Amino acid sequence: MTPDHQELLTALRAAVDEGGVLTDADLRASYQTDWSRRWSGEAVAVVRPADANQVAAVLAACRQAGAVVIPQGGNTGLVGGSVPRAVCDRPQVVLALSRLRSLEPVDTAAAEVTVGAGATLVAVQAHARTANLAVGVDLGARDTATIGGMVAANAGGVQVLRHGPMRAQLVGIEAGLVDGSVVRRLPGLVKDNTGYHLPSLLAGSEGTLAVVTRVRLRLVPLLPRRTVALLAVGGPDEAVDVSSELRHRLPSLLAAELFFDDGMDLVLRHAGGERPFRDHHPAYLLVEVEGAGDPTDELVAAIAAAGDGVRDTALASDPAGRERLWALRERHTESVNAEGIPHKLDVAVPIGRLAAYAQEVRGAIEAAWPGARTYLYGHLGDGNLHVNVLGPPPEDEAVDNAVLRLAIAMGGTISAEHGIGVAKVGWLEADRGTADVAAMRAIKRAFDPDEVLNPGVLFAAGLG
Ligand code: 2HG
Ligand code: ZN
Repeated sequence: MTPDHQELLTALRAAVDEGGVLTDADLRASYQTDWSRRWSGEAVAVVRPADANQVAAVLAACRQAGAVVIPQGGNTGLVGGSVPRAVCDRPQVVLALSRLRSLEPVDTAAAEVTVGAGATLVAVQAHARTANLAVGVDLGARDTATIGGMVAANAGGVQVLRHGPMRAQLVGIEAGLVDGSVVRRLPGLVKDNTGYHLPSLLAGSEGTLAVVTRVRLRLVPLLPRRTVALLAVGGPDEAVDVSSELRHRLPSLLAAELFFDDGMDLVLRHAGGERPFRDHHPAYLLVEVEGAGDPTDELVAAIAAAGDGVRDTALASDPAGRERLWALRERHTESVNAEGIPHKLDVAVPIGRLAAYAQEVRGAIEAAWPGARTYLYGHLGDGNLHVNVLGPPPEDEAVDNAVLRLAIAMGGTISAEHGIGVAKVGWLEADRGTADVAAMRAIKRAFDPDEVLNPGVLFAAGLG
């Protein structure tokens, strides 16, 4: 450890309370590698502040010492943005938000709640439920993902078609800035037309502008009855057609998810469970509806009206049955991870081109890396497909480039929900164009002129 680092560590210890600075290699380890194991780097320390003022003090100390800060929530990100960079010429400090877990009383009159950035999604969901309300966003990593990380990544998940992504849930924010100040606006005013909307700006900023410490969320009604249907279909074309039909007919539609037969096999092999249908089918569409009363009849009627695209149906209204069907979709991620270190891409294309994309992308991957294994699944209702590829080594980008190139060529985006991180920096301009990226860089320069916060995420380091 160089004397510079000693100075930095002394400053960090002064910024947070006793025990808030971890330097031991064993204690740092889990903060330094991402969930997919594709991204990792070494931090001088992991700092665990207890409130917004300590967060701001850590930022100021790092800026002063020439160190960089990697903000980290539940470390469930999939684009390398929440762990240290593999190569960095400045000392790196992980700023873990896990101690900021406050759950303030639910404001039932406004249907809103203020929570700490380190609160897990599952904790906030349970908290909202005590007031008969729900969080508008839900996703598979709910047990570990934190609200602050979800805001920084503008997380999407399985209910976007109904309630929008994380950005749409935000009615206030508190965040630490690199100059040591704290911005705070948490009264939860839905109508608040007083200039730049910082919650919207920070949502999706991937820890490059400020560190989110508290969040005011709008909540949605908790409808007590839910039914899930798994529909076997002939392929992505049929899945898109059926899903559009159901969307038009079912105002209660909460989710419309897609996966394929190879993915179902993989999940059953790794996570266990039973195949819900006697026969194999090319693709599966999982839909969920909710209501104040039992929504099963309207779902069944809508499926019948969707025509003969549906080859078989499995229905569940009880919690255990619903969970069994959802597991077939949600456990794709861990099942792929169990087979190797995947290349994970989360593209979106206009819904009318999703089926063509799903078909063409397999060929593009095979051409880029013959013999690669491709698993496709995703949020059909949003045109968002998760492309997971096993085979190429983590550092080889041939398949990543093929997948992203095709998404742009089809009028889509290189990231529907996971963000740019370090994984897709080289592709940002091709997606957003030079004027957009120049405007984004100007915002970065204004908030963080010394590039203290997450350098190398969104843009290559060096503000130029
Ligand atoms: C999901 O929708 C997550 O399950 C993870 O966004 C996607 O495993 C993935 O690539
Ligand atoms: Zn997803």
